[in-house]
Amino acid sequence: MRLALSSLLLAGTGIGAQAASPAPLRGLEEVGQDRVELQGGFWGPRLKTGAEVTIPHALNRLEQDGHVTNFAIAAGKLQGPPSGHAAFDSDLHKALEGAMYALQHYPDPALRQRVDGILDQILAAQQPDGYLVSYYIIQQQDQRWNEMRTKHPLYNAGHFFEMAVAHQQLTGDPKMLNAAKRFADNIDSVFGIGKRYDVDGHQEVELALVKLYRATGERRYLELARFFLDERGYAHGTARKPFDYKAQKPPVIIQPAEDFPLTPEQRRANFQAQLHFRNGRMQDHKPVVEQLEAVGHAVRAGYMYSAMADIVRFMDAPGYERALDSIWNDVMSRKLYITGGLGTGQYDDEGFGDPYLLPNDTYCESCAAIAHVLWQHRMALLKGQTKYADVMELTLYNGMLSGISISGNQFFYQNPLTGKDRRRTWIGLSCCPSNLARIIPEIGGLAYARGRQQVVVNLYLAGDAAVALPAGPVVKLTQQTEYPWDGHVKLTVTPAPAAKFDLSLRIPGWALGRPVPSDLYHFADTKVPPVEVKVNGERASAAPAADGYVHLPRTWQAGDVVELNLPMPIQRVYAHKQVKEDEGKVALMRGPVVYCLETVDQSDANVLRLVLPRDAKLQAAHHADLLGGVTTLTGQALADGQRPVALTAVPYYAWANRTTNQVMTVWLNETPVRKSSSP
Ligand code: FUB
Ligand code: ZN
Repeated sequence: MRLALSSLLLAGTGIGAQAASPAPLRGLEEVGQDRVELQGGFWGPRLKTGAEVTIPHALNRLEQDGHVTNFAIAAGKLQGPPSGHAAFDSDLHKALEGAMYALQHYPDPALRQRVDGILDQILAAQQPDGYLVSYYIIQQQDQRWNEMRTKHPLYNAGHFFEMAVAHQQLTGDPKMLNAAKRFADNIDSVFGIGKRYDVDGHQEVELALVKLYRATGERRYLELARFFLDERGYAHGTARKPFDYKAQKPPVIIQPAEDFPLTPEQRRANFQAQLHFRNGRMQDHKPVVEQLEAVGHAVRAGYMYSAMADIVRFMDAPGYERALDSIWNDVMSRKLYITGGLGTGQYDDEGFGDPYLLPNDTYCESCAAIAHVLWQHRMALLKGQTKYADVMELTLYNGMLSGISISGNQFFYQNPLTGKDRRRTWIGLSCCPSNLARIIPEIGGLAYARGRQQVVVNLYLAGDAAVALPAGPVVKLTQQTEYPWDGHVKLTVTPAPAAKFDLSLRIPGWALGRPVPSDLYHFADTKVPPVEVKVNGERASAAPAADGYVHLPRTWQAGDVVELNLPMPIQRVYAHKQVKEDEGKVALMRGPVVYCLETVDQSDANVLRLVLPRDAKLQAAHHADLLGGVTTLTGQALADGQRPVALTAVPYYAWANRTTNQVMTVWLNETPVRKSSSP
């Protein structure tokens, strides 16, 4: 049973908690997922599946694999070695965080009881000094902080903090938050200026400490987040000393001989050799303010850039914004997949590759897409410009959503743009499934933002929101839309009482002829049909301001209606000429959705050799009974260079949901395939 908007408007925790939280020095404020009820449309059913299928499934698998038992052993209730790797706790914390969000919208006493039971097991393992990582409590208390580069102790802590904040927000009960504070205080007693100078190999604690600061008002946590960011690129020791990257003894890397690619064992050996090396893999090669390009592990990077954007919102942090802007431009112009995915397999480090090197049979981890969404969301809040929400949306509907099946219980770790694969019901290294379990119920929290007298609409999705303006009323917003299949959005605005504020509507880049905010990808047809905006039936200017929004400042009355029409022609997308991989190829988009060909839909099964002539006409049609309801694109392609064959494209996110081991490709040949290229 889902919550009605009335309870959302009346709920004690949300608006109160928002008001108590320290206001940012800069930028917009969030409208949390607890203020947004998604009903129907595209995301409503996905949230329901998340609550009813994904969360229980994730908890089952995490229990089976020993993530919960690890805490029981750490609490001395069971005997035995820990299961799994050192970061096992983090996966459980993420799924529990997702459970908190899901319970917000789908109260379920049985799930709540189950979650409470697990939380008690976790709390029972907390040490008298606040420390709480089961792996080290079980076996190596004296090693707690000795394997920072490889075992992610602070990454575990960060996910615990995020979960605890979500628990407090859901229940109003401070018990998890208090436990998080005790753990954070323990960390604060060890690390910091004049204490120990060190960083975790996997960022996460930084953004989580900002959340903890906001939930508690305790500024020490913000300072500690800043410390961990500032400390990157410095020599870890007893004082902050510049780190001489070049003086490092580089790891011994096995190079492939000509015509002899590395064996899996050699690749693994290289991976291990690099683990301890303080290179860009963990963004620890330079001070963050000197990091002007995106390098290294894409998940760690995304979490770090998110934390940096948070810091700029809440502190005076010279150099941070310049670094963020430069990294953002680097990613947008040279390192972004058309799906919003990040990270190639080039350096075997789950990280960014060289500029413009964007192989399609690539890595693109689901967690990297999620980290990317979190980063763009924070940039959108910081900068108040639509281009950040554009990329957030692109990633949500494509590179992120492809990670989870429509049924909600099968997952991808990698999200390549071509290949042949099957989804897994679970993944031993379960960072991705547990991360997907928490991001889906959080989607509503990405849709809106608020300024002093401004309500910002960043995502178009069906449902209700209650936006508490810092200087004024609570504004109820109701969106009716079939977006992303149809660009018509009806927005009913109900402030209580009537009030003057600016309603800012994001006009997506794709609706203005730009698939991404750079020249990395472009549409064949930049002449797009006009966007329309109406207020109470009267046409208003749809020309976006410099920040990309259409601003509608007025005194809003209860029941005012805004209509937005975003025409959705089928668009052909081309990559920058330096992306050699996509040369002679075309991708298809409609609205924010990127399409792919999957063998199962084609009359001629060899999707890698099909050619879509530049002038081939394509049609869009919606099928409510296919893949949970999708709009497909159909037309005629050429097989064998000349034989006309029917072609059907489905949304990329929906691939591998019907049969397994179907060949899929996002990029289609537009020019004839050379004889030598293999199928
Ligand atoms: O547990 C840490 C996670 O494991 C990383 O974010 C993923 O890339 C995987 O290495
Ligand atoms: Zn992952």
